[in-house]
Amino acid sequence: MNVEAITLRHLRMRLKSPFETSFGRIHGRECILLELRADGLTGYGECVADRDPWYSYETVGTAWHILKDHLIPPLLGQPLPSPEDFQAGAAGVRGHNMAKAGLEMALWDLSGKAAGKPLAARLGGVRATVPVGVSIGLQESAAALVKIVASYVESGYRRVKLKIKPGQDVGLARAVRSAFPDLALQVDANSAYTLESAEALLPLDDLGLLLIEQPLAEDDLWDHRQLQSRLRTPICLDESITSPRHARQALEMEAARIINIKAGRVGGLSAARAIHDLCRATGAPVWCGGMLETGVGRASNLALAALPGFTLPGDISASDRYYEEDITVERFILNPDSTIGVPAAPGLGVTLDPAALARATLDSLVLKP
Ligand code: SMG
Ligand code: MG
Repeated sequence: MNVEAITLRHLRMRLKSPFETSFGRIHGRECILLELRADGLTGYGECVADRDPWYSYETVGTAWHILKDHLIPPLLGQPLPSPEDFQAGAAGVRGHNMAKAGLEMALWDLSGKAAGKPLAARLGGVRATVPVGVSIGLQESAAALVKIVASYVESGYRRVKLKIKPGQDVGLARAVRSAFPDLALQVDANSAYTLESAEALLPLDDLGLLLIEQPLAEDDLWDHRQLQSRLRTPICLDESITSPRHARQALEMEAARIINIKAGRVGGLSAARAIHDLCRATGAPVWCGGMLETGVGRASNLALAALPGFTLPGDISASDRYYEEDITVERFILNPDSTIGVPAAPGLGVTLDPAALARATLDSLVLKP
């Protein structure tokens, strides 16, 4: 089975409502969809790098370049590599984890379709549904935030994550906590604090939060350790963890007690599973993060979250939380118990809606041997 062609598509999807984090407000989401063709089958992958280098240094532009000029050429016309062999070959490319993960996802999808097996089963998933939550952006006031939280709780979400930044942190969390005393609640700062300014977060310890996500800089494990030693609430790392090695070191130095796993950030599902395995061996809980994925990436996240160590609800909300129109035919819906079903068809288990895909496509490029 040789790789016949790989198509890159630059997509833009308009969000139903803007999403604001400590690094800025976005109205839409851009990403790269990969289509890998071999032996009459097509495998899809989603590269989660966004238009701007805010969450990560990777962008659609950098990922396009790395895919087109470095990761894809060695594959064209060659036998379809396993995800592991692909990673071994790509190891010479430093960084660019989101580009690698997008291509690896397409390999998992295609090989799963060829084998007739769903992704979750191939990764070692053990559940048919996974617990999920919703991540809510910064709002103009605490009252507006409480109202939005109420609407998500009403629609069935039992775990809510609030975005915070300096000046909009403890007050917001306190307002939501007093309106919802029993809600599973957590916050995410996306690296907006320094060890000094994080002093302001200490009162969060009284609010019974599940975790505080990525308060400090992504390259600063040591200060996360200092901060964790002053907090009872577990720190969870997101941006800081880009490899299994970082995950191990962060846990060993007690820079965090929980890890948010995103396949895109760590270079693919193989590395995501390796982080899951090592956290499980040490008893550290993990959960699946989200990058406002299309239905393609959402299917991958659901399969990953089916692994046994994903004991906390993921940032994997129902399709209707994100886009007016998604590119997959399948829609992911929230069950009454705040779970979403894991796709059961071979590969990622999703099919693309050609008309919706055409409407979302800004640019495309077909690469052949
Ligand atoms: O996919 O529901 C989702 C979004 C979850 O908050 C979310 N992701 O730092 O964890 C995070 C952010 C990163 C994406 S911001 C564009
Ligand atoms: Mg985060």
